[in-house]
Amino acid sequence: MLDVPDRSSVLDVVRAHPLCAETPLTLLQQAITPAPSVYVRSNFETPVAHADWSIVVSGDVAQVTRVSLDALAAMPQHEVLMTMECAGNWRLGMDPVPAGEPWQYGAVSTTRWRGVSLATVLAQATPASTAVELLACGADAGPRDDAAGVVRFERALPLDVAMHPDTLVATHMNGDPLTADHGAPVRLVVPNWYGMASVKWLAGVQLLSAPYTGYFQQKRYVYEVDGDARPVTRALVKSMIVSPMPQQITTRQCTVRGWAWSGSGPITLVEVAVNERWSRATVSAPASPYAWTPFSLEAELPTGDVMLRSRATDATGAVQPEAIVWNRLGYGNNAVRAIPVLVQP
Ligand SMILES: Nc1nc2c(c(=O)[nH]1)N[C@H]1C(S)=C(S)[C@@H](COP(=O)(O)O)O[C@H]1N2
Ligand SMILES: [Mo]
Repeated sequence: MLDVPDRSSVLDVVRAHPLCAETPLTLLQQAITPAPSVYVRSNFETPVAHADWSIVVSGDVAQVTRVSLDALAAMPQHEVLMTMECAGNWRLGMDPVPAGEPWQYGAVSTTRWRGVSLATVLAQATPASTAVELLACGADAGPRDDAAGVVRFERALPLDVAMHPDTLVATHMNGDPLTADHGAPVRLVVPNWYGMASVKWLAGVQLLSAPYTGYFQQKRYVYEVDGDARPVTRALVKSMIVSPMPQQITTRQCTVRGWAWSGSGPITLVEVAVNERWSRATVSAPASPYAWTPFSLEAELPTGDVMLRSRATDATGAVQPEAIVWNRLGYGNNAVRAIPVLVQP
């Protein structure tokens, strides 16, 4: 096993091998998450990056093409600032708690990615007009959860999402080359979608003329209820109070602050409740169309134990549910969350 640095001072480690770790709440108070504290979710041990890494573009294309790191660096560079959330974030809120990483609330971060539009990379191989999906394959592999052999991490995207200019083949995060945990030397970055679409350690992309039905598309990252499963896609509308923090002792005059985001459109409304009383929060412009939206409310709190809650609405009219929507694998928990605080007289 590789000798890995101790990250416990900058991340809340959920599991050490393979690394799964949350961004600590104090660092989620910042608009852009500092690189060492960006949450990590890895299904398998980190593959070793090497200098002659390349991405193979294959499948429904005119010619199979190998794109080297040097070739990528010579292509037009593009930046995307975005919030990425793991679909399993706040799985621990579900009852009964589904199998899977026991995430609290910190499997979300906002970072600046740099790389090349995936569409530019795909153009090197001339995709056929019959292609309907793009399958992204990671270099990491490991045993399947059902013990039926070994599987590589891979995930498919509809072709229009793959071809969007802001879907990146990324080599840099927050200005520096990707670290091993975050997919060095190259990964996919898919704005608006839950994190599973942003395949790390990208080894190949395949254009497919029929929808993909592999393990990581049909058995994992699916909303499964009563045996019926549909793939997890865009991030559901959500909000998070980051100040005050849970259990914090606070004064009666209090600014409640947080973030709201949705993979389906801009945030149009955030409401904040002090106990049962809801008010409209002030919403400011996000730093980019894909980054979380800041909200705040100048609140006058009663003394004693107080519950704070926030509820976001996006441009499609989607609103966070009051009750948690349970599913077998514990994805997409975007329910309104209560933050208990103690208010001093
Ligand atoms: N190759 C590969 N890519 C992957 C994963 C993985 O296990 N292997 N995990 C996915 C999941 S579930 C998430 S939430 C994001 C997390 O990216 P991060 O670790 O850089 O925060 O990576 C995605 N890409
Ligand atoms: Mo995830």
